[in-house]
Amino acid sequence: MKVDATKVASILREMADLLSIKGENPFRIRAYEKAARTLEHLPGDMEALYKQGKLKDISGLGKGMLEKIATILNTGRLPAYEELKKEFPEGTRELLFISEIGPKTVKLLYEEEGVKNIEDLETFAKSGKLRDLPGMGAKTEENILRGIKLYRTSKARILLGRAQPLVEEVIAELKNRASSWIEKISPAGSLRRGKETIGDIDILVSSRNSSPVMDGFAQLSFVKEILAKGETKSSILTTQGLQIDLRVVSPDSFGAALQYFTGSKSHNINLRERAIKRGLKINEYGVFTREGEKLAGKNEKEVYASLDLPFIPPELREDRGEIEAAEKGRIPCLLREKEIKGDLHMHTKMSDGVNTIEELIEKAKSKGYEYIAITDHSLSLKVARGLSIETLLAQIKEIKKINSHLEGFKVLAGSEVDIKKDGSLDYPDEILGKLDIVIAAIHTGFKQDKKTITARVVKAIQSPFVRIFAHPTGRLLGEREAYAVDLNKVLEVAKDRGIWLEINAQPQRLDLTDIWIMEAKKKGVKLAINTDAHNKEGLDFMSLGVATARRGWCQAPDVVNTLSLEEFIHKL
Ligand code: DGT
Ligand code: CA
Ligand code: CA
Repeated sequence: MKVDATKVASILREMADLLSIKGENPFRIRAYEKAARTLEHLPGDMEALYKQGKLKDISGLGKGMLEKIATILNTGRLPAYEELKKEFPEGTRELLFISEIGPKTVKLLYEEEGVKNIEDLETFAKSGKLRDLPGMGAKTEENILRGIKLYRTSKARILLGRAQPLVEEVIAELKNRASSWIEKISPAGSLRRGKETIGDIDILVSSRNSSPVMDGFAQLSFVKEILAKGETKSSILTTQGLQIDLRVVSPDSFGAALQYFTGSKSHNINLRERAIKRGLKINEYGVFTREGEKLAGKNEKEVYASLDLPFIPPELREDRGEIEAAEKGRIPCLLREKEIKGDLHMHTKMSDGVNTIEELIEKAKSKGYEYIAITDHSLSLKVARGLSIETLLAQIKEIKKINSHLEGFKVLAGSEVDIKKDGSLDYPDEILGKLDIVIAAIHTGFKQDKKTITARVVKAIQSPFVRIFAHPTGRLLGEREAYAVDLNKVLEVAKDRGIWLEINAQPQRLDLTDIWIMEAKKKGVKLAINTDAHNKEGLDFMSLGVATARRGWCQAPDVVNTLSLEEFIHKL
């Protein structure tokens, strides 16, 4: 059995949950959680790291945990896990995902009432017996039934690219309905952190009077169901089945609440530990001394400052070393969208796009760009109407003509050349030589094994004509896993050859991912953030690519399309 990091992480996560149901020592549970998180975020091949003896150098993995990981790698099993699983039936762990159900309740429900899974829980609650358990009541029973419903509808996360426009509309409508009561309003949660997918949308408002704001929220045109409505927190389910949580706080707590509800949870836990070490208390209302004196709360900057830290941008708050970096004054000045000067991957109506080159230029100029590359699909990619050699040559000519009329803006003649199954490129070299920029990408043979597909990519990016390797992992969120390609190897070759790796800004791709961006940066491989637009509006996806780059700790110099036209031309 092939065991990868995700698989080991899921075993450890499951163990953490089962141990919590069992009522084990919280420190032990935390150790499993931490190890699981570390493995989930591990760049590269865990097995290779293990074989090279490098796994032990990764922080977050203690000695005992390393032994367990070794056992899983060597035998494909972990006896402690199998023993633990015998104690609880398959579905009990899933009960933890229902809000208002904690590990103690799960234990009680299973041992005393024989509730083994979500279906059992639903039956039990509907029979009206749940309310009689300690700490429960009719209200909790109702909430739990609603929680079950919600859990079932919201198992799927939605794309950042879908959530972002929605939250903008919600904020605009809410401002309309309760403008005089809203002092400040901001998205929080994973959306503010720019995560690629969003579980639910969190919005925070500061106001001196929450009732009119909550009323306005409950009346939004998006509301399908009001899940909860209170003074400080309300939740709705939108017509698209998405949950939105709104919290209203007083202005002097806005910063503390924004910090708290932006998360991530593990960033917050670290921050809280730091506060405790300093004899302070931090919560959604502020930072307090032991005596209860309030030190900060109005804005996030003062919240962090009260813990002797500079402001940490939301995209970095993932417990990936940002607090240590902040402590040392090493928080990077992250890339901003306005620093982007061009877009190097887009399609026209000649292949599978809808707009003309001129229309794309107009849109690019309106975004303040100085250059774009036109990169239609290549010869054999028939499904995407790949350009024949004649058509490509005609397009190159057309671009030359267009450029002769342009000033301070340049269109690069490019191609998104398919990497064929054997690693060869989809146009002959003499044609590739006529292009300003060549992007290589995989569009078929996704299921090749690691060795084959890695060799295929390495061969392709060794071509002297290739500048960019596009959507390097090939994953499609919610649809297709990454290919088996060994990206560490690809990064090595890219570094050697001076190839740029793409951060593809399509909402379903966001590929490279944040973790791999960090890795590319570490290895000194430059990145290009491209939209891969198939129509002119698609150029606006750049903001998603920038958010992902920021999550990968990118600064402007890490990204080639922040260069001005003049500087960029010299890099080709
Ligand atoms: P999501 O919605 O799954 O994409 O992820 P988030 O991060 O938006 O999570 P959510 O909506 O459950 O909660 C929003 C934020 O509230 C979260 O990032 C951190 C904070 N938060 C929630 N629960 C806890 C908690 O138990 N402890 C701490 N310290 N913070 C929490
Ligand atoms: Ca959320
Ligand atoms: Ca939430």
